[in-house]
Amino acid sequence: MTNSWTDIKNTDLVIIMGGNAAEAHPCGFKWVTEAKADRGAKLIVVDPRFTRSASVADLYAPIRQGTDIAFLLGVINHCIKNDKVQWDYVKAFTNASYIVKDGFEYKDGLFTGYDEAKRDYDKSTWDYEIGDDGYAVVDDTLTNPRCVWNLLKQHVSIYTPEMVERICGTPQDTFLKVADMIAECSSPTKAMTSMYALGWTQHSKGSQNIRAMAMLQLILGNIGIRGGGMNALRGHSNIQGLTDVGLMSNLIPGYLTIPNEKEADFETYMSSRGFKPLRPNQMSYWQNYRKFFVSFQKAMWGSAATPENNFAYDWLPKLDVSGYDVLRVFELMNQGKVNGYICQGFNPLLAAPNRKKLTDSLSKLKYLVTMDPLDTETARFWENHGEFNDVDSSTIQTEVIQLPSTCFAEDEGSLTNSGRWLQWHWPGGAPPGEARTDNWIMAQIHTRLKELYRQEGGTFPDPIVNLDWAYADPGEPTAEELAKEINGKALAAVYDTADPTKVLVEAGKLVPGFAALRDDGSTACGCWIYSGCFNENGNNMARRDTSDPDEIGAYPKWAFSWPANRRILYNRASADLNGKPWDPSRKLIEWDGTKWTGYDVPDIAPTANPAVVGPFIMNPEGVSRLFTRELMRDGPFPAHYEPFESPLGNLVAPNVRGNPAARVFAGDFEQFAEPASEEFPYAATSYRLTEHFHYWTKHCRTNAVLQPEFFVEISEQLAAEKGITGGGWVRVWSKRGEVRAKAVVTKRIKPLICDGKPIHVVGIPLHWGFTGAAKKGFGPNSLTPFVGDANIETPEYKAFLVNIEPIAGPAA
Ligand SMILES: Nc1nc2c(c(=O)[nH]1)N[C@H]1C(S)=C(S)[C@@H](COP(=O)(O)OP(=O)(O)OC[C@H]3O[C@@H](n4cnc5c(=O)[nH]c(N)nc54)[C@H](O)[C@@H]3O)O[C@H]1N2
Ligand SMILES: Nc1nc2c(c(=O)[nH]1)N[C@H]1C(S)=C(S)[C@@H](COP(=O)(O)OP(=O)(O)OC[C@H]3O[C@@H](n4cnc5c(=O)[nH]c(N)nc54)[C@H](O)[C@@H]3O)O[C@H]1N2
Ligand SMILES: [Mo]
Repeated sequence: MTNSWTDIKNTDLVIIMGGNAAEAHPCGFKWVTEAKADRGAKLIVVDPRFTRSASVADLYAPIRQGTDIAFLLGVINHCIKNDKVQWDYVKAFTNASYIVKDGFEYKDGLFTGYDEAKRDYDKSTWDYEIGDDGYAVVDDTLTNPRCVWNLLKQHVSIYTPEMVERICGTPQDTFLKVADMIAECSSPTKAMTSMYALGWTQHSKGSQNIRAMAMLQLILGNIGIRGGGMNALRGHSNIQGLTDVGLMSNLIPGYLTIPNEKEADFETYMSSRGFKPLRPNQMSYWQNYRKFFVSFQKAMWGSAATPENNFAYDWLPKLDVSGYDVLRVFELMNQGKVNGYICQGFNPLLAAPNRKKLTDSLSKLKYLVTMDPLDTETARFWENHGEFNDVDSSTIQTEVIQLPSTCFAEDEGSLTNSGRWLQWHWPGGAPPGEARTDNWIMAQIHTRLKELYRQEGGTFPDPIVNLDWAYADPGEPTAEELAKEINGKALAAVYDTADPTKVLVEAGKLVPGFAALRDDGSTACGCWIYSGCFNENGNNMARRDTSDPDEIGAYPKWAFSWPANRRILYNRASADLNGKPWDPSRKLIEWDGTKWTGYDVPDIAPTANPAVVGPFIMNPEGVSRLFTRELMRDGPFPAHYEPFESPLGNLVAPNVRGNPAARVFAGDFEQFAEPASEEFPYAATSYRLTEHFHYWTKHCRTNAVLQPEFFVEISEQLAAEKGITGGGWVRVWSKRGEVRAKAVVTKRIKPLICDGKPIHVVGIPLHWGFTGAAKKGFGPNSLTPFVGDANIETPEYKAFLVNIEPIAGPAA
């Protein structure tokens, strides 16, 4: 979230599109209820199904899954056509005026530089014109046909209300009502908030779904302000923390990146980081990259990381591919290239797409280790459970080791919520039986491996034997010790950069925040964006002060919000070029002539002159991007692409199938149904229910009673066509597998008319398997395709094709 849960109460318009917050985030949804009750805010829900969120909305718009980009670019087109743009914001705070290099073009569904064989782009034209002075060339009058604004205007012009209806199945009048309500928020005194989750991410163009809305929010002037923002509603209680601390194969903590093979030496790696400003006098915050990176290396390897060995740069892995996402790992496992797999708090047999491929992959392992408080399907993948897990155990040689762990409720530590708040929690009970904390298990594996490497050597033992492990009990580091390490400390005295005689932090003390980090080895910090969470003031994550002195929903003394306890990111953009709030009733910070003051921690240097320094300091141009330069793999603008399995061809680019830049492994394409397939005519999607949490709660009798049995949801029309009765049994199959389920026939799903043709939606919830207290069931992933988002590889769980027929039920 750019903003926070509690800030939602400040909005005028909530749009829930690509999520179902009332169902999946019922506690956070309370802030939507407050905005509606206290401010008269309106709620729009755009979803293929009439959801629990939709049931309390002011306006519900149906949409075919996988077509949100057409819808959102249609809204942008509508705003531009009707002059519903917050012009001062767009001109000053976005790259609308930047000139794009000659040669860049979008044509027939593709951007310049496409290489079909590689399914990838040469992105050299996806950039600004750079002047002789090294700065980007701009045209403040927005008249140059090559400026971002004019390219954008042209790019969205095809997404007319008629086209939106043909692609999305959203009736034009409903679409126009949504577009008009959104357009009203282009006023500086009105704010819209976007709440989204998997309905946007789980697509082969998931990142671009989110970009499309971010662009719309920028055009409306809604980023950096109270009641606005792009608000990703995260999943597991600490999934925000997971990405923050770098538990992705291509990241190190704080969104620093793992080097790739071409960056074999430290200076080559650094040369493509720490970006030089692209406009005069701009602050470019990543210029501090080296400080954060060196401090991280010191946290990892302590005194073994020295200036002489480039702070142990050689001990970091170098990526040979873009990343080892979950699809790639199982693909490699299926190719027999993975021997062992450690599965900590993860149930991929049910969670990953194309279950048949998952079973095949796990069967090729020598060993599988699970760390889980529960008995998972993954740990039992080799066991025959009749139709629910129809495997021949005698052919599977994988050795499975189950390590019982505690669950979060028995553990101490911090969880980072969607609003970037690090909240400390304490154990609610003692773990049962032989269960041990994850920290204990991992420390035990580490110390024993280290000992083996010490004794036996082996290939490249350096990163392991030198890993700093200075915990009171090396066999079980405490949550507090880890939190302090993440916060960072001074290894030697840290001096003030302005006055080098002044000691800022004494040797041995915890640093107050990331501004004290240095690139000379005098500081260590596990995750720079978390710095300040546990400093000499104590554990700031454990704070539970509910005061809100400015009554803006910031609660500045409740827990710790990264970065630097800032509650709203980009809050500098809440004020104009003179530093005055666009809307005085929404003040966050304000320029008093010499410095920024106000209610939130300024997201800019406190003395940065508003007329000179742009607010988006993480970009070297200081403004936000309507055009992303080379960063996105599939284009600097979003464009409509159909899902890989789709009931319709691509109406704006008939020759393009799926997202042209999405990676597809050999053999998987053959397992996709053709567009507009007669064999698989129905558009399926998958989702969750309030009564269950994934695959855990089926182990709990209360939840199992509330939602006892796997089902699929279909419309009354499809039921009538197929002779399916509510409560009757159906078989649902895709090109990859089949499931059996009870049918729920509902008015909540209606056929969509896309390009004149009725499209039936089949809804498949995901909470059942073959362990636990609920009835055995399948879930959707026997059916889902093995392909992910072009940028971050989130699997395309939300849009695929199936067929359905009534069947006789199992014998009672
Ligand atoms: N009770 C409960 N709460 C949970 C969870 C749980 O298992 N149980 N899981 C947690 C986790 S890990 C996560 S990630 C979050 C997920 O939170 P959500 O993303 O809100 O949950 P989902 O139910 O997967 O999907 C949301 C909605 O997206 C819609 N949808 C599907 N495709 C499209 C599309 O192309 N466009 C649009 N506009 N909508 C689409 C679906 O119909 C569905 O209503 O929930 C978290 N909260
Ligand atoms: N078709 C389809 N597939 C999907 C989705 C979808 O919408 N549609 N959603 C996807 C999403 S967003 C997600 S997040 C995944 C979820 O997939 P998983 O994360 O695999 O599912 P969970 O059941 O949440 O598994 C987490 C495991 O962690 C264990 N656990 C709980 N606490 C602890 C702890 O403290 N330590 C350890 N070691 N283990 C613990 C639980 O017992 C559980 O077995 O599913 C994905 N799969
Ligand atoms: Mo999730």
